[in-house]
Amino acid sequence: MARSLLYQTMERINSKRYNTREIPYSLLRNSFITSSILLLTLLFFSIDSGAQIKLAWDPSTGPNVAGYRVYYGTASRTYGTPINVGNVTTYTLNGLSPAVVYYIAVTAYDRANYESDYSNEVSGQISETVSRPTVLTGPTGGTTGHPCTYTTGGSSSTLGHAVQYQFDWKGDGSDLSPWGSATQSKTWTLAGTYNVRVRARCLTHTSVVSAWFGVLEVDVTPLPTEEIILDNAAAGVSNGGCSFTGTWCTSFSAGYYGVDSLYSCGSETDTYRWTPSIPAAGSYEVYVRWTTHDNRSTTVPISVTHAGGTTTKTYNQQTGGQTWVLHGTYSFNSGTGGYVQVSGIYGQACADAVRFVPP
Ligand SMILES: [Ca+2]
Repeated sequence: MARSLLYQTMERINSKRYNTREIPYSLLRNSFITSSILLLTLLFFSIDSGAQIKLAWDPSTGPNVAGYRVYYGTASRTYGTPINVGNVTTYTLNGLSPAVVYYIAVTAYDRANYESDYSNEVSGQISETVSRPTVLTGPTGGTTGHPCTYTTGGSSSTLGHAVQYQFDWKGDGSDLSPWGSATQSKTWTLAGTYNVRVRARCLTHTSVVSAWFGVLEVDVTPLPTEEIILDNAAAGVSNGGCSFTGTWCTSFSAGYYGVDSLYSCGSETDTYRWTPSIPAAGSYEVYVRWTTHDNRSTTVPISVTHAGGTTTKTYNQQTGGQTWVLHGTYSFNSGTGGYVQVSGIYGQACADAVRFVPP
């Protein structure tokens, strides 16, 4: 039987005028199919959570089996270079991409390197999913031109891959953030109501995207355009956003804002503070002013406490007053968390007025 098949095979080869050294690999494989090796069967086929396909097959009952080759590809019966897996009957294919259908078959080969035909073909695909985020936090109110920061998280890949996030700043897919960190900022330029939502995707297989999570409704209001001026209150009085420690007396120096200015007339613990009510978070220019006098300190500390901390500058109040002097531009939260404070710690100081100018 075997001799007969071999004879027929040689006939076929000769009829096609192949030199045996030039016989295509595929023809050799098909020619000796039944001479020594039986057809294989894949026993089972499973896909686990590690982007792997596990294979097992019945051992060939043919004589002189030396090993097996695993073939796979992304089209039926169209395989890439085989994997010589040796004389085993199980193998795990690694490094596969999810959502791609793989077609797989196995051959056996004998000691003379004659190879059987393909086994039956199996196919399947790795399924990966990314769970949708479970967190979306951040401000529900903001002002135009002022960045708001949002944080998400909680997504994971069923294959254990890293994930990245994307925010939808408008809620309709028309204003998407880059894919990236779970914490991202947005600066809206137009006032309105925005429905923020978020999703995640696999960092390795970026086509695997979660469902949207959200929405978080954010009301964005126009930044106020009115400046805020806080004058000093009358000596000894705390009102209108003014408060003080120590003792402050009415100054008779010219060039004041409003009706007068004050100077520190107690100990070096004298401080005078203006606390504005900021209507909307944003960046404000802060101006200070004072009246001058020969008795004033040349290093009067004036501190601005803003959203980013406290910034202190010193001024020579023997000169240069009687006008608005820009202290700096600072970011403020809405409300009364920020303030300007002048101190008499280095000698006599003047408290006249402060001014907050929105951009
Ligand atoms: Ca004043």
